[in-house]
Amino acid sequence: MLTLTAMRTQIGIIGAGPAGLFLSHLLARIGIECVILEHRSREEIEGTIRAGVLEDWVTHLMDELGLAERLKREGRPDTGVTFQFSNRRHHIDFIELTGKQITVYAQHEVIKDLVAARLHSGGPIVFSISDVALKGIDSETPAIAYRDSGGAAQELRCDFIVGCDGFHGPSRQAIPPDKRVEHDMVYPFGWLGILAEAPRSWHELIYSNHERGFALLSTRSPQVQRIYIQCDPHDDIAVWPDDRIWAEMQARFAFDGWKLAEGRIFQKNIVGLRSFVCDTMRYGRLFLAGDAAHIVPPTGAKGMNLAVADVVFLSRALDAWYKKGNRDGLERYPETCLRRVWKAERFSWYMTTMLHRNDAESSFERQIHLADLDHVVSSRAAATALAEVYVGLPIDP
Ligand code: RFL
Ligand code: PHB
Repeated sequence: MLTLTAMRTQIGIIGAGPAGLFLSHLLARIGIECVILEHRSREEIEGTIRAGVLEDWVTHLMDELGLAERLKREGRPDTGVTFQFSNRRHHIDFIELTGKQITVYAQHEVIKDLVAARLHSGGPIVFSISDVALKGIDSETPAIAYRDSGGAAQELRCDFIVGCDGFHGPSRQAIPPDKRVEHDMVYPFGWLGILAEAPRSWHELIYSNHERGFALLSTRSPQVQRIYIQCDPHDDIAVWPDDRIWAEMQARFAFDGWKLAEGRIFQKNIVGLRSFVCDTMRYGRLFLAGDAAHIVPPTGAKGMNLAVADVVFLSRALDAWYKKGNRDGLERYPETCLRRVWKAERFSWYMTTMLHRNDAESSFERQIHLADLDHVVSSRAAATALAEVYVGLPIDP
């Protein structure tokens, strides 16, 4: 006989990535209950290497939520970035142009901090679940059916479901296809990313546009560097032995009198690049947030920051609903998020096309990208336009 255990909460969250975890903390602050259901283990989510750049307002938000203790100690505030092209390097000074900065702090460190704080305060996160099914999302009594880590059937009944389950999760698919429009673009290149035990080579991020392809120098700590190079998205990682990776990185960052410090590579992987937006982000009592609803190529460092912005908007709307019975914010949620999302999509697409080598483009288009870069580094107005999106657009209306 099938045994089913049912649990009840106000908000059922699918996914313990940045979107789901930030939402749980934002809701706790305003006295709304939630449960997070996550299909991977705690060790897996805390060990997945992804983003590195936090926008200015996200670090302030972590501080306000009491989550910034380690971030303040270990995160690296950066006051600008360097663009390299045509054998030149140019510093874009965010502080001078916008009064704001960014913080380099790895996404999995954010995840560790948010999981620890949530569990410490007794907030439920159910790990290692499977077979998630969304039920009754167009009714007043939605529920999430799933199997727990022991394989037992469970049901979480709630007032609202929030799909924070990333690009491949089931939430977006629960919206009937005729109720959503998907805008998709896949780039003909990917990123090979490494973590290496090496000292810092440069005082800030370098975005390099090179004949041989794009390269990005970032950091994780004084001893660990994070470096990416453009590659064929279909490459098997086996065709990239360490000496080939270093040779390619040295070539793409080559600069008179300077050399990239090398060291032991202890992690490497390849990801494809895509832009994607799902319009709408709400259906009945289901809301989508973060990568479940939209993807940007990582060149603009926007994905995680956008996920946090979505759940800030959603927590405000839920606050108005629970405290005042006002449903305007919930109804306007897709429109509010998508206005910001499209600006980040535009920026990420612009940074990607300007900085990558695309063999399908003509020499004319390639020269246009170099002219674009030259404009950014020689016009204060153009540099400010780039900087204000890079450090993060305002989150307040
Ligand atoms: P996530 O992080 O994918 O989390 C989704 C969670 O949902 C779980 N899940 C399920 N749980 C239950 N049942 C199911 N059926 C489930 N299916 C999935 C998953 O296990 C997972 O834990 O989505 P979220 O929260 O929306 O966060 C999005 C960000 O992770 C993403 O946008 C960023 O990593 C993008 N990104 C960057 N963003 C930045 O803001 N700054 C950066 O510097 C930056 N650099 C990057 C990046 C992404 C990269 N990759 C790997 C594409 C650099 C790279 C290389
Ligand atoms: C990173 O440090 O992982 C990083 C930095 C900047 C980006 C993407 C990723 O645009």
